[in-house]
Amino acid sequence: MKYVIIIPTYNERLNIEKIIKKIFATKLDVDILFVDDKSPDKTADYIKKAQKRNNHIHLIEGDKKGLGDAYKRGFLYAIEKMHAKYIIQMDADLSHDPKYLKEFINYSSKYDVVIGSRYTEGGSIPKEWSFSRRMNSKFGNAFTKKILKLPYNDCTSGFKIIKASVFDKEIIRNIKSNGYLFQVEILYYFYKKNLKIKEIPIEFKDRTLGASKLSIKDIFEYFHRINKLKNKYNHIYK
Ligand SMILES: Nc1nc2c(ncn2[C@@H]2O[C@H](COP(=O)(O)OP(=O)(O)OP(=O)(O)O)[C@@H](O)[C@H]2O)c(=O)[nH]1
Ligand SMILES: [Mg+2]
Repeated sequence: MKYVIIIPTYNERLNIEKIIKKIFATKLDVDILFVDDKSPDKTADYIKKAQKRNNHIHLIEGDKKGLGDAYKRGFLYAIEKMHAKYIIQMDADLSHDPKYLKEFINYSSKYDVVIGSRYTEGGSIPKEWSFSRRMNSKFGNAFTKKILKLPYNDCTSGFKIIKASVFDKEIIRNIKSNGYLFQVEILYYFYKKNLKIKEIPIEFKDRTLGASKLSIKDIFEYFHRINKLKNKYNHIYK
């Protein structure tokens, strides 16, 4: 399978039908791999129902250990079992509009990683976001950029396409970050590997259905581990 879209889900039953419909409305030849962690709202049942109609929909299930852990399992499954050539990371809540997939795919022939960026000119965050949510996201990005000396505007974006061959499976298994630091950690790893990375502007929409899983724990993890990242990858690469 060439393009595998990994969508982690936890209590997203209200969004499943909609996201599937929007992705396949693009007419792109893609597969979706949902990674559901035994959502109490039975998200998996909705995915299984959709699987009966469409064999480009896949599902793996596990125990809830956070977003990072779900992505790690998804990456390994997409690479080892689905033989993905490109992996796309996307949220289930429609914040990441599938209309950008075509552009991602087009750019992926020239770049190893393409980031859907809210903070590149032309990109945006939702007008509905509260002051604290804006600050959390903007400050988090500016701080990440400075601490890790990253030349990107959106370091916490969870909307990307990645060439599967750039992944080292051992590195994936060793990722410890779980919240939005997970996005920072993989981006830092790509940067250290000297990969060709492109940011394209996206309009990030606010979730309209279901509840946010963003937690205070993720913010603690971020401040606790960001410096550890620096040492971890500085030691491995150059
Ligand atoms: N499998 C799995 N998926 C998760 C877990 N935590 C979050 N997700 C999914 O990861 C995606 C991103 O989580 P969100 O809650 O939307 O986080 P966010 O986009 O930072 O927050 P909002 O903007 O408020 O939606 C969604 O599709 C979630 O369902 C988890 O522990 N396991
Ligand atoms: Mg979201």
